[in-house]
Amino acid sequence: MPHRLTELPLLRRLKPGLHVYEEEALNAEPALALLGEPITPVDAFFIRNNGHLPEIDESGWTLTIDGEVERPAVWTVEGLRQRFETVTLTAVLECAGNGRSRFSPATDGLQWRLGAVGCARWTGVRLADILEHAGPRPGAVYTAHHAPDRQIGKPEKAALSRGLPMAKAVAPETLIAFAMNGEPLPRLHGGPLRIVAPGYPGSAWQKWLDRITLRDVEHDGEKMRGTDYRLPILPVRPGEPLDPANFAVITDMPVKSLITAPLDGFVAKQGERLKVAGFAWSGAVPLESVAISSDGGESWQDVALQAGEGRFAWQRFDTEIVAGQPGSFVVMARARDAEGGVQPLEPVWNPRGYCNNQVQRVRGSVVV
Ligand SMILES: Nc1nc2c(c(=O)[nH]1)N[C@H]1C(S)=C(S)[C@@H](COP(=O)(O)O)O[C@H]1N2
Ligand SMILES: [Mo]
Repeated sequence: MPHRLTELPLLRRLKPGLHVYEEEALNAEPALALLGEPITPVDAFFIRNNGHLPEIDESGWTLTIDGEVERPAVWTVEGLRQRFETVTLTAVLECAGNGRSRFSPATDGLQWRLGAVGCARWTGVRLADILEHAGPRPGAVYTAHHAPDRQIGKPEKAALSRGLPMAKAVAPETLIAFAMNGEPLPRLHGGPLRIVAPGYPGSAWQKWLDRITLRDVEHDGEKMRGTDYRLPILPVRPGEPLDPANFAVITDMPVKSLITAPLDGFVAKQGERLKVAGFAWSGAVPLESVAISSDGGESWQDVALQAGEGRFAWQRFDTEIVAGQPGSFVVMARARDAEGGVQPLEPVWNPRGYCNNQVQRVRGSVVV
């Protein structure tokens, strides 16, 4: 039976709380009510696929390392585990298209709300160790990652083939993971092997990884070219003709926060203490602070941030505000990074609707 018929019931069973956008290329996101945990459970984690889910033979899986290396190699999953140190780290995985539905005018692409993000514990081996074993040649500047999934209706084309600049490929946080939240990496999340590139957009976290080819140029695989997963260097206005030379690959994700309580449509009694909780995170530049507003952004109060599980985990905030005058009521959170980067009140529009880190507005009402 083709995957597209079998995977949806599987997803419905494994992740009943997810809203499914597309079935052929399985894409689904959780309601924000499911994202209240510091470690996002697998059954609440969003799913993003650019093509069909591939047929996987976990037992015979191999990872080939070739290209600009002195010693090409073919590893089994067990071989990787035995040869290299195992590392566990906690990191946010966010789709670059998360929040795309908030852009105006609307852009092409899946109209994600705010739930295409989660934070998990990833266990695997360092990509740096595998590359060191292979011996990169001096000309190697970029990795190219390959997986067997194919585009819908174009079985000859890879669904996605992304890569990393060498500096990120050999960074200590970049892993080839085989476990998520202490369990073998689920097939829906790229099992048996996927890239974990903390701080980088989800598109860089190649699932079902079976080959890494070192290249002497920026990788130009599927979804690496044109405007795919790229942002304009100079601002582009809606409707303006696009020059691909004005676009650069998205690397580190911008600072961002997510309010998981209260939820849109909340009702509070005047004078009631209302819980405001959520998470904040950022890419290369560390997170510094989060401020809350309950007066439409006129005034902001810094909130305490709980320690996260390491540099690339999200950090929780959990505070209370007093519900004011009866009527409509908006709660906002705004995160700031250590270099002064701050979430904008309005998103910076771009043609493909990436990296929307605008301040979230949770709308409810106060009653007497
Ligand atoms: N092989 C493969 N890897 C992939 C993709 C894909 O379509 N094929 N999608 C990428 C994108 S765009 C995102 S956001 C993440 C999503 O990871 P998840 O489905 O585990 O949440 O996987 C990335 N890795
Ligand atoms: Mo993505």
